[in-house]
Amino acid sequence: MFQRIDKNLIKEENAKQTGFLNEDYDALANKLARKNIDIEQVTKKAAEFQIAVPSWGTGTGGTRFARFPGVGEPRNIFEKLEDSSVINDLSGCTERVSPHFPWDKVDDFSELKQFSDALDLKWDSINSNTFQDQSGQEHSFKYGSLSNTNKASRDLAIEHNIDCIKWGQELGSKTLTVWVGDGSNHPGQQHFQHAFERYLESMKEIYRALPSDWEMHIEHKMFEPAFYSTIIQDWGSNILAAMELGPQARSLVDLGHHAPNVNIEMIVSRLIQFKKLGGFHFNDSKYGDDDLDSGSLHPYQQFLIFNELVDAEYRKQEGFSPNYMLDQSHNVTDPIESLMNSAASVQRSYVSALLVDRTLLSEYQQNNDAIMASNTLKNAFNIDVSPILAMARLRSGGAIDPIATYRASNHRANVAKARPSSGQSGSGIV
Ligand SMILES: [Mn+2]
Repeated sequence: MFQRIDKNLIKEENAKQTGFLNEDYDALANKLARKNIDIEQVTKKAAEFQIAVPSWGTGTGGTRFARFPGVGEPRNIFEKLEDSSVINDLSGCTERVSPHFPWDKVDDFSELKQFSDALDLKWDSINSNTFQDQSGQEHSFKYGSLSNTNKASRDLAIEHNIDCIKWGQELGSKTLTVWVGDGSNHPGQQHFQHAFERYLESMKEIYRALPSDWEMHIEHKMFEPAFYSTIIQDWGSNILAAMELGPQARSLVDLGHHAPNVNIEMIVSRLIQFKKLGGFHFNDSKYGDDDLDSGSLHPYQQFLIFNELVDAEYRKQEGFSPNYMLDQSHNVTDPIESLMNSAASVQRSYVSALLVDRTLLSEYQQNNDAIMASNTLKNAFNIDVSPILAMARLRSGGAIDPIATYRASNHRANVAKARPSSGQSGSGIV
């Protein structure tokens, strides 16, 4: 039987560290006060920060080669929600879960909604899956879904996306995220323009089924599973599609879905400017779509992305309300630990970006003082905001040290008996 993390355990674990945290927090408060920053304002914003957890991220991922299942892995959406509640109860910033259909499909969505309500969880963007065939599927997605040359396959993919909207409405979601595996593996295999036309035609049908208060987020990815061309390969194709579809369609940026060394923060700025930034899938990468833990390799890049986001917030940019979500594959860690670490890493980038002196930065930019403009960003990045993050967690009922408290809870061992390995998992790389 699943037990939520015991609030008394969190209190006991926190009590061991509250004294040190207060000392560090006061020291940081003094340091920030010298820069005319009120730490309480920053901590308040840190506590308001939310990032969604993907349902599929709670299971061990795997690679193209193999998957090594973990002990006590969640086997269905209910168990994924149980693990998501552990993450949220300890980290205090992940109250939303993003499901993937049909992986997370249930017969009774009202039962699923009741289950998530009881765990104090809400639903984030609905992800549709047309990159694989379901058993008994009449028309295959082998050669694409929304852009397939076969109309029957396209219609099936459209229907699935419209179903996803309906299921999402039952859960209280307001966003549909569409990523397709469509593309080609051989030069000449596909007529680029005709394939994109078919995709847009299909997307228009889905767009027409979108409730007026919903958004549709389009996710681009330059390769995999198609290795020569993909239908929405980059932010260019993405924003073109979003503009063609209408104001409720926006672009979603998955950090691992670009060519190496691409300036992602600049793409983010462009999307903000044209009111087309829908949201993010946060992760880190060294080579490609590695789906490594957020901030594990390029924390400065993540900070620079948040510098753009906080700048838009600061300027009160019209139509700016992106969804933040993690999208990672955990192969060698306990997914709960990785997701807590990653949520805190993204939250850290947000808080660090709040510390940028924007008046000063603007002056340096105006005067072309490159070194001081750069140092203004670096100065904010170099401040260790850990006490702010820990204080935000403490005040929201979470753990000062989420991983230590998680290990003390023995959650994984507790659920292992109830969750014998099925050898399967609704997790993977998206
Ligand atoms: Mn993604």
